[in-house]
Amino acid sequence: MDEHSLLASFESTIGRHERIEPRDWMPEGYRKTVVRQVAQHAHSEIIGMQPEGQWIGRAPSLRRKAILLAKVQDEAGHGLYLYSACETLGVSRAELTEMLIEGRQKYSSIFNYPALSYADVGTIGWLVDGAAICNQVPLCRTSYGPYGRSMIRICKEESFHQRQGFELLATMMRGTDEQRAMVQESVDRFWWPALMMFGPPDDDSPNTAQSMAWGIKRNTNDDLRQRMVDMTVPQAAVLGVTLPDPDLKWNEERQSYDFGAPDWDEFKAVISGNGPCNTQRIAHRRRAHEDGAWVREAALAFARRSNEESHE
Ligand code: FAQ
Repeated sequence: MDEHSLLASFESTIGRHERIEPRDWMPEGYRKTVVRQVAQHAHSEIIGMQPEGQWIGRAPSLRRKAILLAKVQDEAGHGLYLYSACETLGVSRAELTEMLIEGRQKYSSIFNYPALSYADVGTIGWLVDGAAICNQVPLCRTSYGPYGRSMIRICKEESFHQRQGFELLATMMRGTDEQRAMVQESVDRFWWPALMMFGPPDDDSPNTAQSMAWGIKRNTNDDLRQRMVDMTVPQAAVLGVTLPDPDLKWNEERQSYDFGAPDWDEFKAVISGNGPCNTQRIAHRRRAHEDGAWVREAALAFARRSNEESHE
């Protein structure tokens, strides 16, 4: 088939809301956009292990430690499914890791904020995994097959993560005044960065229109941010915490909450490398990668030897 017919067939697959699979022809721009988004998503899962991971050794009970360990391990798993989805488009995990540690690919802004108190473990589960679910449930229907299929499993685990965060915060809210103050202080710090996870406002989002036309994204950034606010306000009321937004109020006409604007200058600073923890997150990832070099070398040597033995 010539390029014109290949493009027509690709567009008709997208038009029927069917999947594009690795063996299918696709425009180079589509391939690059999927690689960019999926790699950024994979890096977010891997870097996202750091803020909560710091609390594993300081969890207040064996039960809390086991839960946190399992959650952080799930995030590693999500990163690996997503790197595998990316590899189907011809980029290796090694190349993607290099791009991350050299700052050539992004990861979610949220993981450049520190986890300062144990309540942050609960808030990350409730608000960060909550935002991840709002964003990722529609991505189960994304047009690229391997990405959509990995999203289905990831979303099941994220919804468990969100509930564990809510349960942790609810337990603290039933505790002492000091614990309630810790939860409120944590929610105050995480609310706006959680809303920034959805990306810039639609009129300042260069990729949304094309990504939606290709079915890579199913909703705009502002649409998903609104869903997050509408989902979270009633949950905050159940917990008994206040969301730090004086403009937050129910709009009867829209049947949705009105809310204030995040600080977009702060968002731009964070995604261009100047957030509170950017340097430390990448330095930690780079160190872990270098420290793991001997494992990769040993695995390769073992694979080579097994291969030679099977040919003897
Ligand atoms: N952070 O034109 P748009 C998780 C960049 S997983 C950093 O709107 P797009 C699980 C964007 O890349 C969280 N950069 O871009 C977990 C672009 O720059 P570029 C990760 C951001 O792609 C929980 C530029 O700004 N989830 O949390 C951000 O159409 C707890 C212009 O933006 C995903 O990755 C941001 N927040 O829409 C793990 C979901 N927003 O690349 C551990 C999949 C925008 O041109 C613990 N991704 N940028 O240089 C998406 O849905 C989309 O990529 C968006 C951005 C919505 C994030």
